[in-house]
Amino acid sequence: MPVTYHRSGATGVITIDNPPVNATSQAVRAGLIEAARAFAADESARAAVILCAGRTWVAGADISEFGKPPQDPSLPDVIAAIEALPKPVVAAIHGTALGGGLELALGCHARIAAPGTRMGLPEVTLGLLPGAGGTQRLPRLIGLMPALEMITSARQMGTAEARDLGLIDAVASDDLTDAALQMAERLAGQPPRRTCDLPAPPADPTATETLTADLARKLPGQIAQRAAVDAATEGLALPFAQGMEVERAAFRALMDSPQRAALIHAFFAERAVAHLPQIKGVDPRPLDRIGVIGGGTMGAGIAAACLLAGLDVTLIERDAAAADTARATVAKLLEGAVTRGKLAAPARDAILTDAFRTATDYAALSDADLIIEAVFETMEVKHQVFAELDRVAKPGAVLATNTSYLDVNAIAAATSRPADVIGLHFFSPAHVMRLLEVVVADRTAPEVTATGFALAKRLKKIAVRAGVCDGFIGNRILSHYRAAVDAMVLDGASPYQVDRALTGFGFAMGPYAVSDLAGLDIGWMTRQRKAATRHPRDRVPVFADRLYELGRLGRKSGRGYYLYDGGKPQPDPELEPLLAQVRADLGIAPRDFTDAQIVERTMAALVNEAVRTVADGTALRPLDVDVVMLNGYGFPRWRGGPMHWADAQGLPQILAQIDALSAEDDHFWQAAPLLRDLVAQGRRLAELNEGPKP
Ligand code: 3H9
Repeated sequence: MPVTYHRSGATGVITIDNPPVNATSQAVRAGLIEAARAFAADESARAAVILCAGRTWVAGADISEFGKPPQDPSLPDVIAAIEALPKPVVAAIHGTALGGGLELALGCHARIAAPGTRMGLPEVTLGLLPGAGGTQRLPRLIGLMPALEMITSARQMGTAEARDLGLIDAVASDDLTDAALQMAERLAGQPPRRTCDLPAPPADPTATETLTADLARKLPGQIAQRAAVDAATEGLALPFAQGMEVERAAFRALMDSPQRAALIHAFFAERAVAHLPQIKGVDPRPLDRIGVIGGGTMGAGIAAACLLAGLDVTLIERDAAAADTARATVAKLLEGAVTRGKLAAPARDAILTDAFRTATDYAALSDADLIIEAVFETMEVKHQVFAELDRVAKPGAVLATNTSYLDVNAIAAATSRPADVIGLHFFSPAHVMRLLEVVVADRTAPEVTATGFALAKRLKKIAVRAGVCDGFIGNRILSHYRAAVDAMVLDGASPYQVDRALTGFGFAMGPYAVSDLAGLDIGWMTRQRKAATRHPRDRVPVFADRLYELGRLGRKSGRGYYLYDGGKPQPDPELEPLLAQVRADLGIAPRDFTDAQIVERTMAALVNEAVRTVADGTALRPLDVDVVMLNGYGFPRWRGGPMHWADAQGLPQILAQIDALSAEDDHFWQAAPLLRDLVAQGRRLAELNEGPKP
């Protein structure tokens, strides 16, 4: 029974117990209706408390039910039944009160929260709006604009702010259940204070228009935020019951939208990546003392990420001066966390004195549980580092490389303990980016893989398992679709048009703006590295080499594809003549591309290579690719990731595009055999997320 009713003195106690997060599944909704009836019929009970077992109050509606036929009773009906009770009901909140969970609390007649409780309406992150009264009750309780801000930002609020805004009535100073029972006793005999009876706040057209304009600018293409504002404002102009109907209709419309399907796919995919059969039931190794080798951008970022997660870090640099620089870089990153309110200044000081050390001798790593190297990207240097680690690391220490493309099997071969070696590919800035590719080499032990995933969890990052290959999942796919994009520029497209077309599709940044950010030297070095193995028919972006040779390295030199003079990046009038010269040198007659063609070719190349990574096991499932592209490469979340997008688009259409393009270049445009097989079998990529591969 996920919901029970019992009495404590003169107070009825309704307990929800539906692990892991007390989501309002059909059984919980039906149980709540039953419990509300039992309380109403219990003449000895003068008030009631609703509380939750386990680690949290209700974290929302049961997302796994979305997209399936709805089952009665609906959550709005359950909340209405509780709100209509003739005796007061107190919500005793702890953990996270999110979405339908917060809406349930809003339907209670009073709210008390344990310290540390977080409250929010995250529905827009799932492509929905609060559909159980959130758009109608929250503004009545805390005011129109605070409510709209909370709904459209999906921001979670702490108890102090919630108390100030009137979202909760009290914060429990001691035991939450005792405090809630006392509150119920105080309210017993009083008429219930129903949120639905509070007057609707007056409309504020100016503030609402400013908010919707901001949303359109910041979240182009996304529909849920705007729909939430509209539903709230339209509904509040009507009596409560009609306002609820407006909300319901808008909720149902969003439930049917592709954006909802995409965002919920992203939600579950981000959780499914950690479910690996290889490490099921395998205990990770200890993970308290971390060693980092190299204090450059990546090493310092990794050290900061570990320190912010409460781990002890020793960072090795080659000499005292480099160690001092690394220490200053890490201190600066922690200072940034203080500025952003993520870390208190005294905690920062304690970290720098007690938890963080720099050293120049590898011997300082002798008691480290896990050591991550972030040194120069050549096999020779990696071999030296791993041979040294093999000498100093304690038995059982995990030895990790942060390489972004090198062969982890070859790196492991430099040690006498290849089972302990793994790739941990962080993304820059490492203390901010949530993605971590856990690169599992041929001989990596399962508990070492489990430790990589445990580290990600500790750092609040999303770990995705990747196999060994040049670029692993993300950089391998990137380099392929990047080749398609560069080919279009060689053939006549402007880099600015490409960036515009792809940001129009929803990418966070266009590929040429990304090049400028990363530095054009990075791409140049990659091309140098791959030159020896390049196929004669591979097309080389000669224009990128020319820019590099001119010292135009991107943002860091003030000039790359764009001009940077402090303000917004500006197109450079000298770029087009340079491109024209390159095309003339190569004998290419430039032609025009439409934005739609740019998107079509980029996505066809991206999907094709992504399917190959799944086919050869570099990515375990299509969903692993989606999580990588969403969290490391700025792919629009509301499109669910490239594999989800491809299914929604239709695999036959993508295959037809690739086949048509092969008439132009049958070297680059070769459909992945798995893509062809899936189309022939009438199957979707999503089917490969579960069960055996075809
Ligand atoms: C809504 O409420 C609509 C209403 O307005 C209207 C309705 C009419 N449902 O994240 P974790 C699973 S929309 C089903 O790893 P954490 C999750 O898949 C909803 N399952 O834990 C995972 O399963 P598994 C609004 C859910 O401690 C397990 O629980 N609410 C749900 O890092 C643990 O999850 C939200 O959007 C759910 N609602 O974080 C809140 N939530 O172990 C969504 C979780 O098999 N949830 N699961 O992989 C969260 O943000 C986080 O889960 C939470 C805990 C912060 C609660």
